[in-house]
Amino acid sequence: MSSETLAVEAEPGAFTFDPATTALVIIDMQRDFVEPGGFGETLGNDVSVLQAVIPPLQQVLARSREIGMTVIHTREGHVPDLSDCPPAKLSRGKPSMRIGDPGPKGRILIRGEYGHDIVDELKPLPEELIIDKPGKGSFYATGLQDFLVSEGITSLIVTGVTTEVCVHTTVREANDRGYECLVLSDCVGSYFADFQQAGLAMFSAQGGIFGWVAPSASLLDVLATVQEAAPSLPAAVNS
Ligand code: TIU
Repeated sequence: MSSETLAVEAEPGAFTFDPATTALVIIDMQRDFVEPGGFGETLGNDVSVLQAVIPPLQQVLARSREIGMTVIHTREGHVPDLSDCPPAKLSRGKPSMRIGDPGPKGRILIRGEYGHDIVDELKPLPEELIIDKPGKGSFYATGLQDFLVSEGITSLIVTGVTTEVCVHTTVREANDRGYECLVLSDCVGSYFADFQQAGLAMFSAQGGIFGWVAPSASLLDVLATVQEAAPSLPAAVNS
């Protein structure tokens, strides 16, 4: 894709980026967090409130794919023998089911289970990177940093759930590593309305202490001006 600098109206000021060196990061849009019968619900949350994130995120994902921007999906979860799950995470609180217990969508927060996978509306394409992470941040114990360096990515457009947990942890990790992050306010969600509001405010406070915040419409306005990527030729034509 060709190189160009774009500016999105955002808080605390314009977010400038080049789509060629930017990745859309979709954090943990897994059934375990956004559908009943998964990890989010075992913690006592009303998971239906996160459904509102899906339609605007679908639009951003579709446009990002059209222009050929890098797309990265993440999933929080653990290997079946739980060897990558700290005992403190396993034993904390009083959930209705613990990580690894059998739930209606498979074992709670376990890789390979139906509930651990990404919702159908945002299903990754085969060529898109999926980062499986044991923690809340997308950099801890993953290959994300190496991938971003190898692809020359310097800016991240961050979406997904939940705002104050995995989105915040990831943006803070990214910010400390020098990435410029734009968080899309309607494409991130929290189980708690007050955490959503405070979480968003915290990104852009103090002159953008962690990054920038804008509604997806502001990003889509700008991406509308970008030329669509040429579709790749079918294998039979290439050979
Ligand atoms: N519980 C909660 O709000 N979130 C998480 O446990 N993980 C993510 O945010 N993905």
